[in-house]
Amino acid sequence: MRHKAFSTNMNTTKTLALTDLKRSDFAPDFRWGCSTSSYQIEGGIDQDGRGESIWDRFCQAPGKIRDGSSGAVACDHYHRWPQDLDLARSMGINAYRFSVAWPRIFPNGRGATANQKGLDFYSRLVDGMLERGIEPWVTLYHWDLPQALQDQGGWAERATVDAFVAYSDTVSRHLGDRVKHWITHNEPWCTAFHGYCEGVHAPGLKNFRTALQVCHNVLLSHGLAVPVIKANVSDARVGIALSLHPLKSASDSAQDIAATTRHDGLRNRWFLDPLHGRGYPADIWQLLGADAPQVQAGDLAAMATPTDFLGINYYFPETVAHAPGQGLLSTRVIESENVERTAFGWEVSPDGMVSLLGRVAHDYRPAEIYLTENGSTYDDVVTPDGDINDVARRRYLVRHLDAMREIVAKGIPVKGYFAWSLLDNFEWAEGYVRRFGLTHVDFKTQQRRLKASGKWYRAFLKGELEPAVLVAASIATYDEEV
Ligand code: IFM
Repeated sequence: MRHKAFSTNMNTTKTLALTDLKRSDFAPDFRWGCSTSSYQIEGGIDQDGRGESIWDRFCQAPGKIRDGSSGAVACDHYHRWPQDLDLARSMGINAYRFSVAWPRIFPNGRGATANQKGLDFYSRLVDGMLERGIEPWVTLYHWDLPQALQDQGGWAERATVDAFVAYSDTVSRHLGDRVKHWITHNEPWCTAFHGYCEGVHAPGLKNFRTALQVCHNVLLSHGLAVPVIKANVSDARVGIALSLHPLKSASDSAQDIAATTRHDGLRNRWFLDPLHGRGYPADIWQLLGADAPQVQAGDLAAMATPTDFLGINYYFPETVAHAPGQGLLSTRVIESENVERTAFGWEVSPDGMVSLLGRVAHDYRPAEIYLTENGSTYDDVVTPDGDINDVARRRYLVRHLDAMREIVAKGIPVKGYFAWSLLDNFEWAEGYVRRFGLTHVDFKTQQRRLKASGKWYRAFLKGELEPAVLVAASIATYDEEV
C-alpha cells in the first residue's frame, strides 16, 4: 500500500492510503472465503438431538461471559443457513470455512450410531454451498466438545483422542463425497491454554500441566485423524489451523531477546515443531520439568503425519519482555506503545502477517498455506439509514489483503484467505460485545446487513473496484485516521 502525505486546509499533514489492489493480482484459483464456527453462529442447541457442549455448560456459570449471554440462539444459522449462504454468494466468495458441532453428530461424544439428523443438517449445508458455487471447507473441532466427554476429563484424557478420530471418521465418510478440504482442529493453543489453563474459555480449568497434556492430545488426535479422513476421501486435502503470532522483543537486551525465544517456544514452535516432525522444542521441554506432557511411543510420529496444507489464523503480533518469576518461562507480553489497535486492544500489523508467513515458510516449508482467519473488531454504529460505515474494519481488510499480495510476490505458497467472519457472532467470553463480521447481525431481529467492509470485499471479489472507488474508500479511511 502506498501512502501519500498531503495538507488539509486545517494546516495539518495527513496520510491518505492508496492501493491499486485487485483480485487479478492473485492466482485465478486463489481461495477467497469467510470463516465461521458452529457454536458461534448456529444456535439451535436443542434441535434434532444435539447433545450438550462444554460451551453450553460454561455459559451458564456466572461471570464467565461478559454480557451473560450464550450461543443458544447466536445468529440462528441453524434455521437461517440458506439466507446466509445466499449472502455469502452475493459477496462473491468461492470458499466457506465452517465447523461441524461434534455434539450434533455424537450427542454423548461417541457411540455406535451417529445422530442422523445432525449429519443431515451438515449435508444440506454442504449441498447449499455447492449449489451456490462455494467450496466447503470443514473444520472438525472448533471448541464445542461434547460435555459428556468433558465429564470424563475432556482433552486431558487420551480417550478423547480416540473419540475424535471416530467422530472424524463418521463425518468424513458422510460428507467426503462433496467436501474435499478438511481442517482437523482450530487453534489448539486456545483449546489448551484458554480452556484448561487460564480458565477463560470452556471448560474453564486452570492448570498449566493439564493444558500441556491437552496440547499433546489435540495434536495427537489431529495426526491420527489425518489418515482416517484420507482413507475415506481419496482426494481429500487435510490440514490444521494454528493461531500463530509474530513476536517482537521488548528491547535489544539479551534477556528480552531470550525471553522472546522462550515465548515463541510455547506460543508457536510447540505446535509447529511436532507437526513438522521435529518433536517438541528442546529448550521449552527442558524448562517444563514435571509439567511436560506424557508422550507414548509412536505419538510424535503420528503427530507429524504429512498434511496437504497449513492453516494460519493471524490477528496480531506480540511484544515480549523478560519477567523473572512470571510463569515457568519468565516471560511477559507487554503492550507496545504508539501502535494502532482494534477495539479488542489487538495491535494492527499487516507487516506482522508478512513476517509471520515468511518465517513459517522459511522454517517449516509447508507445501501450501491458507490464511484460515484474519479479522478485526470495532464498535459498529448503525446509521438511521441502516448503514454500517465500518471504515476501520474496511481499512484493516484492505491493508491485510495488500499484505497478502506482498506475501504472494515473495513466493510464499499462500493459496487462500478467509476473512473472520461472515457474520457478527458469539465471541466466546466476550459474548456479543465484540463484532467481527463483515455482515452486521441485529441479534434482536436477526436482520443481516452488509457492512462497508463487506461491501468492499464484495467489490474487490467481483472486480468492481475502480480506482476512483478505491480512493473514495481511502478518504473514509483517512477520516478515521484524523
Ligand atoms: O472468534 C474467534 C474464533 O473462534 C477463533 N479465532 C479468533 C476469533 C476472534 O477472536
